[in-house]
Amino acid sequence: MNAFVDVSFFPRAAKPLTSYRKYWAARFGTSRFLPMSRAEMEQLGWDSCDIVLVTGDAYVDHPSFGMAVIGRLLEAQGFRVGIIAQPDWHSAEPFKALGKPNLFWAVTAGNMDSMINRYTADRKIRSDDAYTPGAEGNRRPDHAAIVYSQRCREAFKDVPIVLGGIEGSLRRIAHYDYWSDKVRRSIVVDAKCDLLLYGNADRAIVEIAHRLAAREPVQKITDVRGTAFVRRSDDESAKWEGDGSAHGWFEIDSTSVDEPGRVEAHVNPYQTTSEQAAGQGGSCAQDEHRRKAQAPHGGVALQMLSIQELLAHNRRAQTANLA
Ligand code: B12
Repeated sequence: MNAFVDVSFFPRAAKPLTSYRKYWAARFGTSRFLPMSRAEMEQLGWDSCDIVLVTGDAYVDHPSFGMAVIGRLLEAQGFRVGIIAQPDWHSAEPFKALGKPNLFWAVTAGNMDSMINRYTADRKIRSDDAYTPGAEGNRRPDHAAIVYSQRCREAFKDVPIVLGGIEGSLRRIAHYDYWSDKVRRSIVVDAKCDLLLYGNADRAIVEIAHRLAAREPVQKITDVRGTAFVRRSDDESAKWEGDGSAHGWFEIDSTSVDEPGRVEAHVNPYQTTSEQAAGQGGSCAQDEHRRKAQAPHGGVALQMLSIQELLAHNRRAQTANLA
């Protein structure tokens, strides 16, 4: 059985992004735009890309475009990054446009989930796409992250696939899919990516790029915060040499975790401790004592009160003024 592992529980100190030794290709300098064709690569003097980004949006070199942020960040670490934007997904050919990536594929559906991008809440196809030149529709597939990952695998079988962006992030565990009205399994299983980086993946992707560049096998990279990957429970590499038990990971039985239980009443955020105690039929002795000891004269006492008590005091004062 496949076990889904979330390593985000592991405590790890964040390594400063500027502390890595730059990859040797830093000598090529900063490109005006990340190349999108062989001709553009040649202009930069590159024979290959270290990382090829595949995205469902047009390439806009602006910080509100996740793929541009990630691409420029990796470039600043010294890697040669190319972009394949909105490829024709019907065959693997367009995915070979920049050649075989030396280190890995970096795949994203784009700035939005491809299903949100393509359909309205009424499940009708959208007439336009804000992230495509001329706002033209139909330039990306449904479930783009899965389709692109499959095509990357077909194009160059042995290159690791690192998936990221909002579609991958929000679909990293079993989730309800509005369009098919079904609970879908993790996208990691369907995309068959080697690693999924969720959320703002900046730190994770920099660490992973340097580790892959140092020839660490992607299967061994199982300790980076904010990543998800699939391991088989009978995977030998996941076991201790000594007793054969699971090596540093465990399976969470979600049948009880997800069981619907008693719904707790919503807590009034403005409730004071005294009001809370009164609601339970008691009084807050500590509060009363503190108030008497520290503030025999009303007004001065406010400095010692908690913010909830201060708000409650103001409410009472306003009510008194209105009356
Ligand atoms: C700003 C914004 C807008 C602006 C966009 C302005 C602009 N021109 O860019 C406006 C107000 C126009 C807008 C509109 C809409 N938005 Co909006 N928007 C946002 C917001 C707040 C920030 C997006 C952003 O710029 N992020 C900065 C970039 C750099 O971050 P990022 O894309 O997430 O990228 C990071 C990671 O994802 C990751 N990453 C990205 N790519 C890759 C690739 C790889 C390989 C890896 C490893 C990692 C990786 O690393 C990146 C850097 O940290 C997000 C919420 C949020 N806080 O993220 C919602 C959000 C993206 N919007 C959303 C929605 C639904 C919409 C609308 C459809 C709303 C509507 N009903 O009309 C429209 C669609 C617009 C359109 N026509 O396409 C949803 C998308 C939900 C989803 N599952 O896809 C979000 C997530 C809000 C939400 N929680 O519901 N939006």
